[in-house]
Amino acid sequence: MVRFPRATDLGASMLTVYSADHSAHHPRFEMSDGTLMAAVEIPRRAEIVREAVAAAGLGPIVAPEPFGTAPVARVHAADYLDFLANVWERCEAAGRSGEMFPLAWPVPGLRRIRPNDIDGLLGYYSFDAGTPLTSGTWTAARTSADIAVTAADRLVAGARSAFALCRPPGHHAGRDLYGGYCFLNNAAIAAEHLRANGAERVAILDIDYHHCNGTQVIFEARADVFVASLHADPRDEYPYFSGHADEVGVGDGEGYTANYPLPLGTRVEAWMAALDHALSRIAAYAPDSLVVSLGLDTFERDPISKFRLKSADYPAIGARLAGLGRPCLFVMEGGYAIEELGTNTVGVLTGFCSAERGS
Ligand code: 6XA
Ligand code: ZN
Repeated sequence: MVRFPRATDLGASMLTVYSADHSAHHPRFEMSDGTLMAAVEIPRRAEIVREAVAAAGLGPIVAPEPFGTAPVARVHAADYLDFLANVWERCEAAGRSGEMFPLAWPVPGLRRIRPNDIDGLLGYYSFDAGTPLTSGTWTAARTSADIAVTAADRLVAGARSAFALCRPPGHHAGRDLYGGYCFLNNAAIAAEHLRANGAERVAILDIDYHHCNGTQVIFEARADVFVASLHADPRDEYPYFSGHADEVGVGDGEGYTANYPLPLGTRVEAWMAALDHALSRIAAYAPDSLVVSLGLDTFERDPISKFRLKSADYPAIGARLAGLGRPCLFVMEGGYAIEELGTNTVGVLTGFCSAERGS
């Protein structure tokens, strides 16, 4: 196992925001590989990261503050939030239990008229069948968003960095669509909170293995939030229908979206070259703050992904991010190699802290 120096030994500190509420979202199964498989986006993920943050002495771990509906409603449609808040009651009334999965979608050629039936609603508000919805999903997703806003608020108050230990993740969620294990787009909600509290320009850099289709679509027509993403080529990998290099933003947002699709099997050298290019674009944009959608499923032994980064690579990534010299909010996204997830996450964060201190 790779060991990194304790953050406190480096004289650096980063606040982590965490809540045990994430465990209310506890799927047992997911639809994958043509069958029902053991879910990979499970509560243990957040726990092992929290344990690693504490063991590394990264800094204080605090609970989220309740920010109410306003920050979430800046990103998500009111009818979608209403659906998420009430869907489980509807499922129970229909005699359902366990995990719920959508079965039909209003794809082009069909009509997007909101149905009454629960299976119709599940399809109306989703884009994949791989995202289990459970009795505690709303509680967990709502707290996850508060975690992101609480951490973003520390940047508003002048902190150089903060870590939002969000679960469930968020970067696939659109304004009114869930999918990819995501329900509320935590990074987008945090970026909008920064914008609403004085930041003129915010950059979101998504380093999860999967393309951030939700984050992209939320900001693609805007110039005030730059979205850059490094990810597996969508021709070969989920989410399949978003994340090509020619997606550069639309209308007023043209030039403010950057996509770096990379081949399956990508190793650290090629990945870092893409990161450096993305960071040069972000440096030219000169954002007031950087939001990093921090997925660790780029790891070589991630069970659902096919990049080849090693544990020893993650501190160098954190250092590169610090090199931008901007306040940085880390928002947890994917990563399913449970045993190494804590080490790899903390590797990025301590790498950031020690580089900040050295600069
Ligand atoms: C398909 C794969 C979902 C990807 C979830 C993820 N079931 N996104 O890690 O970043
Ligand atoms: Zn991912």
